[in-house]
Amino acid sequence: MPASSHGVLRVVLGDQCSRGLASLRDLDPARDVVLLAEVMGECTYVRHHKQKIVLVLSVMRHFARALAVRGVRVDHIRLDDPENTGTLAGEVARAVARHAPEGIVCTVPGEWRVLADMRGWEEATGLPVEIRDDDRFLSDLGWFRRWAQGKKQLRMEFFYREMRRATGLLMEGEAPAGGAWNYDAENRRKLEPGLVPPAPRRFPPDAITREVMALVETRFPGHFGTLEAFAWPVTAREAEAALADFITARLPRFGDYQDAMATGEPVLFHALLSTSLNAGLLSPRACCEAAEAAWREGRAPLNAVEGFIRQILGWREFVRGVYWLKMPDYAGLNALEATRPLPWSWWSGETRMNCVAQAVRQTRDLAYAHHIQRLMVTGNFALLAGLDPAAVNEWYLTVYADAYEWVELPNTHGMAIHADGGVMGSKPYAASGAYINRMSDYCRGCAYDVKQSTGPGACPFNALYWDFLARHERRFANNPRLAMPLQTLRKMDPAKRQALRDSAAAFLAGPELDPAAPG
Ligand code: FAD
Ligand code: DLZ
Ligand code: SF4
Repeated sequence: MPASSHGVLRVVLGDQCSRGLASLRDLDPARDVVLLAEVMGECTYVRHHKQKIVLVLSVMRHFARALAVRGVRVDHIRLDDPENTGTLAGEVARAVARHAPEGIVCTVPGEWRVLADMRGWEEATGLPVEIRDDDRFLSDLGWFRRWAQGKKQLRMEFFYREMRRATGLLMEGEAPAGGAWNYDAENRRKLEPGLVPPAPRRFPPDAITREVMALVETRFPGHFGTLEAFAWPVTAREAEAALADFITARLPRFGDYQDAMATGEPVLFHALLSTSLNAGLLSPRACCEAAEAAWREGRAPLNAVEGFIRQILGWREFVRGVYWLKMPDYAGLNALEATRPLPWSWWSGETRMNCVAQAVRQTRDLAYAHHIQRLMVTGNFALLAGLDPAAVNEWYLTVYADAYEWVELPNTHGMAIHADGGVMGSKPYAASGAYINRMSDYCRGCAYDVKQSTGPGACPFNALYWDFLARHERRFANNPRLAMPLQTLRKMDPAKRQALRDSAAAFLAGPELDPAAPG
C-alpha cells in the first residue's frame, strides 16, 4: 500500500461488504483508502460457529479483491498479519498512521457495542469521524422511531402494512394485492410423505474460502460447529444465484410449508438468504422485487410471495427498528426472571428430545436452522424451561451464520423467550409437544411420548408448558391471547395440575438440564 495523498480512510466491516455502502458512495479512487480489517476481537467476542467466521472473512477477502480490480486502493489487514492488533480500533489507528488521512468515514454497524467503539475513534485518532446511516434497509430508523412514538405496544403487522404502502410492494393502488395484507393462515402445512423438497444450490468453497477454512481450523479449533458442509455464497454474484435458485425452486411452496419441520430436511422450502442479506451481498429490495415479479408472472402463488415478502419487508425491518429503539437497555431485560443455565445438550446435541437433537445437530453441521426450529423448538424450550436470557442470546449469536445482534437479539429476547415483557409480541410463543407433533415428524423418532404429559417417558414440553403457565399465571392473567389456556389451567383437577408441576420439576432437575461445562 503506497503512502497516502491525504484522502479519506473508509472503514468497511465484515458485514458491510456491499457495493452501494453509504461510506463508499463518494469514494475518490485516486485519494481515498478502503480499510478492511480481519481482527481477533470480532472473531471471538462470542465464540462464533466456525462457518460464520469463514463466511465473514471470505466475504471480506472477495470484496477486497473486487474493489482492487475496480482500481480502488484497498488496505486489507489479514487475521494472520503479525502486526495485527486484534481490534477494529487498533487497526483504524494503525491505518491512520500509515495513510495520514484527512478524516475517517464509516457506516453505522449492526451492533451497539461496535457503534460505542466507533464513537471513540475521533478522540483516539484526533481525526473527524463521520458515521453514516446504514441505508441498506427498506425503512429508515428515524421513521421507525416516529412510527413507534407514543405506542404502548409495537406490532409487526401494523408496521408491515405501512411498509407495504411506503414501498408499493404487493400493492394494487391503495389496496393490498389479492385483497388481504397477510396470508399466514394458509401457511401451516406439514410436509406430506413423498414430497421431497428440491436440494438448494450449493456454493462450494473456492481457493480463497479454502484458505480461510484452514485458518479457522487452526485458530479457532474449539469453536462450535463443523466446516465440511460449508456452501454459503461469499460474493454478490453467488448471492444473486442463490436468490434465483430460491425463486424458481422453492418460493412457490414457501408459504404452504413455512412452519413445517422434517427429519433430514433442514431447509425445506426456505430461502437460505439471511447470511447473504446480513453480510450485505444481497439487497432486501432485490429479494422482495424478485418474489413479486414471480407472482405477477404466474410463477408463484400469492400466499407464498406475501409470506416471503412479509419476512423481509416486515419482520427483518421491524426487528432492526426495535433493536435500535430499545438498545442498550434491551439486552439486559429479563421480564420472566429466568435464571437457569443453558443445558450442555445445546452444544453436544446429545439429548433424548429428538426435536432438540435435530435442531442442534443440524445447527452444528450447517450453522443454520429455519425459523420454526429456532422459535418453536429451541426457543420454546428456553422459554418454558426458564433459561437465562443472556445465555440464550449468546447461544443464538454464536451458533448461526446469519447472526448479528441487531437481528438476533430482538428475535431471541423478544419473540422467542419474552424476556422483553412484550415489546416485540403480544404473547409468548409457548407451546406444548402437540404443536411440534402437528408440524413435524420428530415425535415419531423420539424417546419421549408426545401423547403423555406426566411421568419420566412423557414429552417434556407438555408438563413444562403447563408449569410455565402456572408459574406466570398472574403476569398473564389479563392477556386476552392466553385467556383460553389459562382458563383450562384454572379448571384443571388440582391433582392433575400438581402432577404436571411435579413432572416438570423432576425433568428440570434431571440430566437433560445438565448445564454447559464452564468455559
Ligand atoms: P426464510 O424463512 O426463507 O425467510 C426469508 C428471509 O426473511 C430471511 O432470509 C430473513 O432475512 C428474513 N426473516 C425471516 N424471519 C425473520 C425474522 N424473524 N427476523 C428477521 N428477519 C427474518 N435471523 C437472522 O437473520 N439472524 C439471526 O441471528 C436470527 N436469529 C433468530 C433467533 C431466533 C430465536 C428466531 C426465532 C429467529 C431468528 N432469526 C434470525 C430469524 C429467522 O429465523 C432467520 O432469518 C431465518 O431462519 C433465516 O433463514 P432463511 O434465509 O432460510 O429464511
Ligand atoms: C462477525 C465478524 C467476524 C467473525 N470477523 C470480523 C472481522 O474480522 N472484521 C470485521 O470488520 N468484521 C467482522 N465480523 C463482523 C462484525 O462483527 C460486525 O460488523 C459487527 O458485529 C457489527 O454488525
Ligand atoms: Fe420433541 Fe416431545 Fe416430540 Fe420428543 S415427543 S420430538 S421432545 S415434541
